[in-house]
Amino acid sequence: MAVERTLSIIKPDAVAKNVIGEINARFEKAGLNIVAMKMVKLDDEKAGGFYAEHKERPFFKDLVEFMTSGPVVVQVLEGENAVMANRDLMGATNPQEAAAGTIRADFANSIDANAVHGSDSTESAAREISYFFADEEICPR
Ligand code: IDP
Repeated sequence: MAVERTLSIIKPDAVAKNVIGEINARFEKAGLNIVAMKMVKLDDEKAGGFYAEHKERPFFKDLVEFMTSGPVVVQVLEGENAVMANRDLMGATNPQEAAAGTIRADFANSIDANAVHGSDSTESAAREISYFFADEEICPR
């Protein structure tokens, strides 16, 4: 398996619940290294640009409103098969459908406020990582 990088965002609901550390512990226990991390308050332009693929969806406005409602933690995770490993840790988009023991099953409130984002492919990961981080902000082990 290849070593990959993926973009993770701990969303405003999870930051407000004070579970940044618990979520990071899950990444670390699964063998994913946090190689970049910052806390930021997104504005409409930055959040809307990040979710541009959903621009025409009915939930887009609420999504941007939610993502700008408080600080988020943006991070790059690195490890074997990191994209899918993180998706497995996260669980399904809708927490009611998320498998027991996943981050969304344990910490998410709803499909809107669902605790975490994770890239869905290596292509998305490359785009999303460069959307938030300059190369020199990433610190491989
Ligand atoms: P993902 O975050 O599991 O990759 P996507 O389909 O890429 O899911 O959707 C991005 C985000 O948009 C979701 O995490 C969720 O916050 C929001 N979202 C997706 N579908 C819906 C919906 O049907 N209603 C409300 N929000 C949604």
